Amino acid sequence: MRNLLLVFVMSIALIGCGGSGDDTGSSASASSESETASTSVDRTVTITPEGNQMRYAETEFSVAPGETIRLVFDNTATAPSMQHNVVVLNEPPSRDVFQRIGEGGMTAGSANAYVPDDEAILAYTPMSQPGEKVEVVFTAPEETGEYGYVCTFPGHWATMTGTMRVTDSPA
Ligand SMILES: [Cu+2]
Repeated sequence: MRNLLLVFVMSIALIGCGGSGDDTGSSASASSESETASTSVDRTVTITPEGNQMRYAETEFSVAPGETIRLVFDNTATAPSMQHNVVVLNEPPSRDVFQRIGEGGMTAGSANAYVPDDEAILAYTPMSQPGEKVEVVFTAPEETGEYGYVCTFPGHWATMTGTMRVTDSPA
């Protein structure tokens, strides 16, 4: 009985090998493309600005530890000056860290999309123009708790902030 089972398992392994070995060329590149597009994302979160204010309409969202998150920022603002991004931090929200990242972003300048090189940054979207939709895919922290996010377009950090909650039972 044990021998039979072993033979069975081995033949499955052989079939598996044969299948993937057959046409490595074109199908491999096609499948890797679709994997990055959809398969790997656990949760999509969409954030918009509050009209033409320097504020997010969604000032909090929750995710589960270690999930792969697609964070979409839909810049529904209409005023030309309302460029925004979303910079997610691996630190709790606080005025100190928002200020450091916000002022660092201004120093980094438009050549760096106003995003500073700072270890507190977990992920960030590109800078968006009004009417533009941008996104970033990242892995949520394993540790439950509160994490800040902030817009680093010059002058926005003081009011344009929010909290990402990492929790075992996300809403
Ligand atoms: Cu902004």
